[in-house]
Amino acid sequence: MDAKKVLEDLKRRFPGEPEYHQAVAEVLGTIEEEYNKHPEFDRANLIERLCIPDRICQFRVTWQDDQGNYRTNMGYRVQHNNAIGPYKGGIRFHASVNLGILKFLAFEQTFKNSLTTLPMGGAKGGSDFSPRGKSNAEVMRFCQAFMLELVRHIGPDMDVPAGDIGVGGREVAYMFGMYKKLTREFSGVLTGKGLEFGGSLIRPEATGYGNVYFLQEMLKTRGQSVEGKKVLISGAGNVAQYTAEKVIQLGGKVLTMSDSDGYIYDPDGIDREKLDYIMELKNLYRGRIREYVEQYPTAQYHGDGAKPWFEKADIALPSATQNEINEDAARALVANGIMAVSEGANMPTTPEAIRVFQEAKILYAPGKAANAGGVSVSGLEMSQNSERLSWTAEEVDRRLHAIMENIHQNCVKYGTESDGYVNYVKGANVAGFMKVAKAMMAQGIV
Ligand code: NDP
Ligand code: 2IT
Repeated sequence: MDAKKVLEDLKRRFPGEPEYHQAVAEVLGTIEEEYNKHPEFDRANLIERLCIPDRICQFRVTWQDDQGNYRTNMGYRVQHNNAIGPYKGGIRFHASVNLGILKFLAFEQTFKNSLTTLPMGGAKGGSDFSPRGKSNAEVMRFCQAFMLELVRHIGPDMDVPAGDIGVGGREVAYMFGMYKKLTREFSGVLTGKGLEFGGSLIRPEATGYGNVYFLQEMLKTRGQSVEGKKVLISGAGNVAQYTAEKVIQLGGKVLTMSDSDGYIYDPDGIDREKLDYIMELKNLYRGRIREYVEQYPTAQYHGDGAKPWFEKADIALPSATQNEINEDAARALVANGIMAVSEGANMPTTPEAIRVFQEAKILYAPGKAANAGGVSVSGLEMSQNSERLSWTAEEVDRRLHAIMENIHQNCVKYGTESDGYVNYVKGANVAGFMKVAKAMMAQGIV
């Protein structure tokens, strides 16, 4: 294949989807060499079949707000690839959601899920509905209306959604309730469920914990650990909260957290008690991160959508959204002596910023490797549902830890360059790609 030509072709056929083009470009650029060692791949036009989703489901969702108005949103499910297992991936509810963003996420998910060692294909879904500012009753009605359509496309052996931005335990539970009502089946059709109805211990923690386990593995390669390190975290949602929890447990100092309005900088570090405050503020009251400085006045709040990347620290763990670290931010991080960047979010670093990190030879892990802990424990939730058993927290955490170590080993295996620098982007892409490619080749032209 000629990666440039494949990309140009996709851009022409699917215009106006910049995030999808960005994600494909990153993967193609790093797998081209390996791919071209296998002429049988090209004869089967594997690359186009791997870049273009198997199927895209789109639908209108109509729901009633508290004032009695009928509102419409778009709903989507992108089923990207099921060569190695049922379609699997989160659902995002956010005003910014569009098809291009979900295509990028479903594409990434395919390689990520392949890396987990578990049998899961790749998918992503969502809606341009944002739960922010909506009442509980409105969120419930929206989730129910969304499931009225989604029900046709999913099933425990077909496609198993979970959470993502704007979709947490509350939304998963409402969607599960409606799925159960419509099908009269109690099944593991969604993951991230409540513990009382088939959810797995450690699923809420899994993405954040997994990212820090991956970070530990990276730091070990340089004889370092999390203890005593200053850490910048973006976001204040599910991933950010449990990232902070694990960093604190390991003796690191969390300096920042954020939301889309701005970030807080706490020079004394966000400790366990302060994190409890943030969790209550965000999960119970659905408040804003700026309220932190009213509670802890020695901290500072930077508004107007400011990002934390210009503060001095040892480690950055972006955990909010895509393209939140641009070239300027990357240069500032490097100038301030950053040692490692490990992505909790999906594609938070722009291509130009990735180049800055790699040229500076810092430890840099892409989301599809570093944040794979979330979907891994989703996979373990599927196993437990099939067994009709629940494993202990220790058991799930032990397996999560082993999976993250395995992903790290695979990145080192496929990504080590001649000077010894580990290109984790290349390692993750090649390792993830090879398994899916072999499965597709074996299954014929379908
Ligand atoms: P949440 O909805 O729980 O939290 C998202 C956080 O990011 C919030 O603080 C939110 O702020 C902020 N945010 C969202 N959009 C933007 C934006 N456009 N600009 C700035 N800040 C923004 O989502 P998660 O924590 O679940 O997801 C965070 C990231 O992690 C996403 O990239 C997701 O794809 C990825 N991820 C999630 C996994 C999971 O299991 N949940 C697994 C693997 C990856 P605000 O409240 O202002 O919107
Ligand atoms: O991006 C992701 O990996 C997720 N949002 C989690 C997907 C899942 O199925 O648990």
